[in-house]
Amino acid sequence: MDIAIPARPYPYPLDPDHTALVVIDMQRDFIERGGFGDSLGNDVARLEAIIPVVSGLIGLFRKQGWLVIHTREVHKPDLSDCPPSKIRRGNAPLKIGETGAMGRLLVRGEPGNQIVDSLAPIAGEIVIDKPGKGMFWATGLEEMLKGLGTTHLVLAGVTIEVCVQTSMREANDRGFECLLVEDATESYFSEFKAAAIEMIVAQGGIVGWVAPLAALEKAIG
Ligand code: TIU
Repeated sequence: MDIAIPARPYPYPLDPDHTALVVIDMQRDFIERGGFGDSLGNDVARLEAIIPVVSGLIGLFRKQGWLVIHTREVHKPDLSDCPPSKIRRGNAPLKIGETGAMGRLLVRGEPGNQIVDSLAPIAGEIVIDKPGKGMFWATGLEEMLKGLGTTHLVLAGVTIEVCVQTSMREANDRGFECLLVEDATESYFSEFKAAAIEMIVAQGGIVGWVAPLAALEKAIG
């Protein structure tokens, strides 16, 4: 039986047998000083602040025995999966593949590419390495989720204006019922977070639903 989660624009019908949590790109590259996000000139402390809420959300799913999926934005060491346009983009002092304080930016296996310690995946959880901003491009995730019978996705992670929003829109187009946990996601720009949330819930939930962690905790227990 579905669990009704109080949400915007109306209650989200969470199907406990077919729901997965997707935690997007909570990796050091975006959250700690010296990484890719910092190199782009962003205030990474804004993102670090959501770690306790994301941890609480992961804990809720683990307690229920529900699937937890983590993603990372990652490129191969030879950057063969990174379009030259992506490397060229911007005026950052360090570009993708160049070496910063946490190793090569956005490169597999480097210290900066690890999920922050307090949110580290545990045995049985899935880690998806994605070369794009969206979680479906070149990952096999759609086939994996369909094979598991997953129909509902609860989303968290960073950043809401880039990888989270791209992934949620792509999931919505693929027929997944998506709920974004609003205090378990963050932007480098406060106005972008507010706008992204309004874009998702507008027009009757054109992209999906939004709710705070407390709403899930109260409804699920
Ligand atoms: N720059 C920025 O806001 N985000 C990214 O580049 N990737 C993700 O959002 N993960």
